[in-house]
Amino acid sequence: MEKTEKIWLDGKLVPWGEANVHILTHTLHYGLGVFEGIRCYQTKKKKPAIFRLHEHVDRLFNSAVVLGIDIPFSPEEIFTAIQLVVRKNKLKECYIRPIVFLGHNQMGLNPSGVDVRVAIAAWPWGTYLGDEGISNGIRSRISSFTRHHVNITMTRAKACGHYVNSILAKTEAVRDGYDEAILLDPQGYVSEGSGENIFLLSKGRLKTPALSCSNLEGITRDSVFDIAKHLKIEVEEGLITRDELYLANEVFLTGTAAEITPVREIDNRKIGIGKRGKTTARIQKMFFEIVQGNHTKFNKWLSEA
Ligand code: PPE
Repeated sequence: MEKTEKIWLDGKLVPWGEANVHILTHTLHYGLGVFEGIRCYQTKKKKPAIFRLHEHVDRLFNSAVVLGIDIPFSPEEIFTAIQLVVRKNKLKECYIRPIVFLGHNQMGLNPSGVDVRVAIAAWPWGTYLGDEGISNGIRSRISSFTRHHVNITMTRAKACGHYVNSILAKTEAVRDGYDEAILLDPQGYVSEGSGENIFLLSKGRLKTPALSCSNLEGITRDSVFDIAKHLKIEVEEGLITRDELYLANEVFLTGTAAEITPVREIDNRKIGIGKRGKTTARIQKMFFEIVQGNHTKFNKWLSEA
């Protein structure tokens, strides 16, 4: 990864190489922590614009509520700290990673009394599933791993520990020659990708798993709802079966890192025409116009650095 100069740690900017933690950091052992992934894009005015920063900061605090973590900063402080990290590192386009984690003043499963710490790093990060994936679509498999039950770790939270499940699914998919995994929920319905939400297009309508399907409430997912509304495409949230995906005309993944990535194959079955579909292309095009500030109606989603 490309290093940058400064990382914000507990209220101060420190050099990249000095943003370290003790080996007995609670979160490192037990996984109780929450984080965000945010992208910043360069607009046509050559200025960096952070995409949906308000929503990401809100989700970070909501994740902390779900896990019972009391963040020792206000949402406003985190918001301005994120802007500061982008500005101080002189980044035009980057990925921003705020993380709330528990410190090392106490071990054991009762986190009461353990210091709550916050770090914010940012670095340049290109396409998540490859440039080729963005244009022509990726190959995916249904994972042999099930997504967390909603009463196991509570999937509304973007929790560090959830990603053990994601990593197992991703590793399995890549080892088997696919680009990404699609996970089912404990009832057997489609949930999401290892780090993305999922949409299908059938009979001209978009459909995505309801939030009761163990998936994260993605901010890109929410952006697609508004984009689809603008393009007069209906979107339905509900239960999706695995074979419904196979029979869809188009499938795509959404996420901050993955942006809008078409899926051209699932479990060795061609989806639709076997490359990026027309509707996916329209949504993707509008998404990239919005993040680059080329859609005045959606400029409310952009925050300056
Ligand atoms: N589901 C999961 C499990 C998930 O991790 C993400 C984001 C999403 C859905 C989409 O959410 P949103 O980014 O708000 O649209 N995954 C982040 C982590 C990726 C990583 O590899 O790290 C991301 O895209 O930033």
